[in-house]
Amino acid sequence: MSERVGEQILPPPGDLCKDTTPPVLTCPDITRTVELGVTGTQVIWTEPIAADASGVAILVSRSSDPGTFFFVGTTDVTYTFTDGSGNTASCTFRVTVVTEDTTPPVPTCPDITRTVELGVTGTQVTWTEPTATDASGVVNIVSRSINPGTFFPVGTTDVTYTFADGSGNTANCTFRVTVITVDTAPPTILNCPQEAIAVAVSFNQDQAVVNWPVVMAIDNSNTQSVTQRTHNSGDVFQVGTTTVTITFGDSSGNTAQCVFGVVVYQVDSTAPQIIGCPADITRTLTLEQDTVQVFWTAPTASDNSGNAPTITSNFAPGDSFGLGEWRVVYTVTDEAGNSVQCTFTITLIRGVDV
Ligand SMILES: [Ca+2]
Ligand SMILES: [Ca+2]
Ligand SMILES: [Ca+2]
Ligand SMILES: [Ca+2]
Repeated sequence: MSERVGEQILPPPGDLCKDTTPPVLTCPDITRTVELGVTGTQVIWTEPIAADASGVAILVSRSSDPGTFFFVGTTDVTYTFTDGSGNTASCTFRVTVVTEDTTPPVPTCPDITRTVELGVTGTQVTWTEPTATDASGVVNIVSRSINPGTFFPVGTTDVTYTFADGSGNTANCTFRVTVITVDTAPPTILNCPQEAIAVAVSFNQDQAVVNWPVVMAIDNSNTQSVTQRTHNSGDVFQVGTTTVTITFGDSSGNTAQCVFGVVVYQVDSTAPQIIGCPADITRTLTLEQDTVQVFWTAPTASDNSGNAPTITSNFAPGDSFGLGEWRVVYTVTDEAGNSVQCTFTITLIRGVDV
């Protein structure tokens, strides 16, 4: 037998060498792996080879071409060959696309910040456990370096979680737990005057220098200072009531105020004035008289306060006096208790009947 390209030579009828045996094919199965979540892949393969005793094996058809996209799962591919005598043979192999999860979970671990008052050493911190996503939909927390609810000192502490998917792929994530201090406590004032500071001046003064002890404060930050004061000790204050405000602040802007009053008040230290203090009086008793009424003009008085002072006396005009010397005392007292006296003498002598 001989064959020429492009020309088919049919054997003569009854040829004893007639080829009745189909080609022999080898079709190995193919398996490809794709990452979990991928729907399939292009699969390329070396085409099956057919052998035939005639030396002629021609590919007739294939159900899928190499390089075709295969979905995850199993797809049959069938090849058909023929020899030169019209004998055909088919073979089917399986293209299996399987998924494999080689991708670790993707965690999300947000940092946490907590604040505590200045001076506190730390705090218990709880949190919602971080999560992770994975194409498999299965993620477990394998370990955590620190449990929620643990006491964290002021500062920054790292917390590490380890996640695993169902295929044993793991991923770590670390977040920072930061505990910071804030000063929200205002300074404490130690010796703010509890009552108004009262200073007396005389009626002819309308102001006074007023002093008070240094007002001090403490603060948890140790940074307190006077940030504002309306007056200083040693200032001159006018008569009346003045409010003094001393403001202390710390470095965080917290403030505390010491507020007290300064009262400068006038007191009357000037005695009243007596007007018209009578001169000494001398009267004569007749031989028949034991006493005689004596009259004088009572003195009047005024006071710098503008209010009428109180006038008292041991004798009054019109009183009867006997022989001898009588000392009349007028005492004038103002509302502040300042007093002055006016005295004069009434002398009664015995007359001689002429
Ligand atoms: Ca054959
Ligand atoms: Ca995974
Ligand atoms: Ca403070
Ligand atoms: Ca007076």
